[in-house]
Amino acid sequence: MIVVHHLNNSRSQRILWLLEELGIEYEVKRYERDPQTMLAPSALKAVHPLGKSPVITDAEITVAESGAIIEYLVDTYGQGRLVPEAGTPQRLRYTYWLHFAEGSAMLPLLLKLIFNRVETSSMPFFAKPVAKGIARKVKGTFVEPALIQHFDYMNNELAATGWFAGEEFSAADVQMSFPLEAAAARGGLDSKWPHLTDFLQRIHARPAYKRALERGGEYDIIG
Ligand SMILES: N[C@@H](CCC(=O)N[C@@H](CS)C(=O)NCC(=O)O)C(=O)O
Repeated sequence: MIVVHHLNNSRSQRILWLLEELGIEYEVKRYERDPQTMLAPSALKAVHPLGKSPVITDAEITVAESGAIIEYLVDTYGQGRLVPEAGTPQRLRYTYWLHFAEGSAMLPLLLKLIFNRVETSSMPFFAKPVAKGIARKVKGTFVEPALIQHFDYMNNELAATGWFAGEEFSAADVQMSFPLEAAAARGGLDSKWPHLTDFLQRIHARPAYKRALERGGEYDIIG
């Protein structure tokens, strides 16, 4: 039995969704973030040394890192579903977007989250204007332009078919769901990028997506 070590409001929600799309049985083991620090509980370190989610166990196998988990599940249990045929242009796009989600799309979103926290976190009064000034400068000169550049790019890429890897819905769309949900919740993504907001509406309407939400519980990132 596959066990998904699932942290509330986290990337592991997309793993539950993939398993629902594939119709594979699985168990959810829940972990709760510390409400102050938002970090995962140390119990997750017993599953994988980094103590991050998602991580899955499948008998004696442990797999961490969303993209690797998605590849493992699709390769092991997919029977050719949700992945374009090897050697096709669609397969190359699939691989690209599977990596792009964590390798490129998440970076400016994470920086925005961090610098927003710098602006609002408590510190000695004399340090506050300096910290706020630095945070605003980094966001204005690097983070916000990078977000817009990435949104424009992803929006254009979706224009042709509405899915990241070609005509068909694939596991690359599952992987890309998290950065786009995070972007809509706190990155400024809105209807100026209609193919992206439409993508979110279409995935949220999928029955498997809704079933995964029922299994996973609280998922605030949906925004
Ligand atoms: N690139 C990794 C990122 C994993 C990650 O940072 N997960 C977050 C949840 S969205 C986490 O576990 N945060 C809690 C912590 O770092 O303690 C992946 O895609 O699996």
